[in-house]
Amino acid sequence: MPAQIGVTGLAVMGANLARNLARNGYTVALHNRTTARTDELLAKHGDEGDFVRTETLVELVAALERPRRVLIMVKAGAPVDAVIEELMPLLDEGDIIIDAGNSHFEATRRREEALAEKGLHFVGVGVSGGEEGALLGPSIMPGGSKESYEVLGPMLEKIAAKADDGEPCCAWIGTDGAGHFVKMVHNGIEYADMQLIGEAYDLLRQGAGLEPAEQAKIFAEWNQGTLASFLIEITAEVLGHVDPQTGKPFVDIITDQAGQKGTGRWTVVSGLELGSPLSGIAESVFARGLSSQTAQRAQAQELLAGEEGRPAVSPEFVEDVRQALFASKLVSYAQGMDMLAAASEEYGWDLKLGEIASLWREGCIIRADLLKDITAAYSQPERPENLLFAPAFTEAINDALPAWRRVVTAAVQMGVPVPVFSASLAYYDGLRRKRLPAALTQGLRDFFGAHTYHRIDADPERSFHTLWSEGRSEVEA
Ligand code: NBP
Repeated sequence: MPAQIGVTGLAVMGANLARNLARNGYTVALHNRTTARTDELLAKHGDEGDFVRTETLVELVAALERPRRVLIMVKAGAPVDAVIEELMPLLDEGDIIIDAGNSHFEATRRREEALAEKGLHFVGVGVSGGEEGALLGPSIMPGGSKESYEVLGPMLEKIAAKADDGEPCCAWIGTDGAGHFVKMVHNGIEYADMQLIGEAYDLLRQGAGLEPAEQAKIFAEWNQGTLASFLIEITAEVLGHVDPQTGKPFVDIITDQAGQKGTGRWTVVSGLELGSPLSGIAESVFARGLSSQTAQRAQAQELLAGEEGRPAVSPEFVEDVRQALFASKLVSYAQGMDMLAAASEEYGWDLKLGEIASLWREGCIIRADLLKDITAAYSQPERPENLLFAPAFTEAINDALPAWRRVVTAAVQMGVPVPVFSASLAYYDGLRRKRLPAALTQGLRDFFGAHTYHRIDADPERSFHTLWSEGRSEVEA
């Protein structure tokens, strides 16, 4: 029997996606550059479903029903181009190449355009949920043509995570690179979520003197309320873990440098290009960068003064931190969604923000109860201009504001860095401010570069310039 789909690239993600497909009743042709990986998968899990073993891409393609579906799950970057190059002459018009790795959306746009010229569909698919998600049901964000989704969508929806209401966490996102773009922003939000959790932990430890084991209980409690999410749940697990070798809290024996593979950085670069104020995600990427500047950090500890000592914090501090964490998290989602709206316009994707939030309800790393409310907020007939303007979130963030300010103030006094808590609060304050000092910035720009300005008392279409060195009279530009 011909296979319904072929998977090439059988490292952790590809192997688990192939198993997921097979467990869901599809016949899956398997290929990996190094055949030993294919054999390992078959030896360990060959009994989970119908697999077809192949050693070359020629064999893989020959094993498939038409239109052929070939899913590539190799390392992002040049390896994806290498595999496409090899596949292209083997395929026929109407066949579909799927790239389910973490490719940059611009690369996906480029590949889609090149393959479309040859009559082939190219579908860039964002997959989140890590190794376990790939096997048990990830959140899936497919881009590409609508036509290709009709052939591919049912399969992807079958293997995707299911939300509480039974809906699959998979839906067509939009043309060309839309799926990979949305996955990238998902990862950016994940960076901010994790940094916020780290800041909360640091504050509770430095400010309230709470040891990791005590904090594990607090995070487990928080996981019962509005913060309920996969990342809060696993924070309780990691903080509660004791290193078996030393008996110390596990978190204390890990070097304090956070790695990154690049999707957070990509999100920020895109945010800058789109002019989106993505300060929470940006600060979380910078925080990882700073953590890795070990030589400078060592010198700074010798040279730069700081507040040591712990100021008295109120008994309400833990609850304050919880509220500050929730408010800051709302801001990072608001900023991420705002960026998606900007990208939708820029790239002509017509992104459905409510549907995107609904795909993140289960299966992915940022899965959280909050996403149900975000889905609901964007499902109203009048889409809020900003997530914070949805009535439920306006109320929640207004309620959290006093605690949020107390926490950021205490952090500054203690010398505990809270880049995302404070950047989120600054965004909030900037957004609601009646007059911003941007007026002065624009005045300065006009002074040194004749960049012109608009007047508050004139038609916004009209621009003016002051002749700074010629008597300071004003002319219309
Ligand atoms: P890796 O990113 O570690 O890639 C290993 C795979 O790429 C192997 O199958 C390897 O073949 C193949 N490969 C390489 Br490297 N160069 C190749 C080339 N020139 N031609 C053909 N094959 C080549 O695997 P992964 O961690 O499973 O991730 C796969 C993709 O999924 C990546 O884009 C990743 O960013 C993305 N992703 C990962 C996660 C996660 O949690 N790990 C989550 C979501 C998405 P070989 O066996 O012959 O060396």
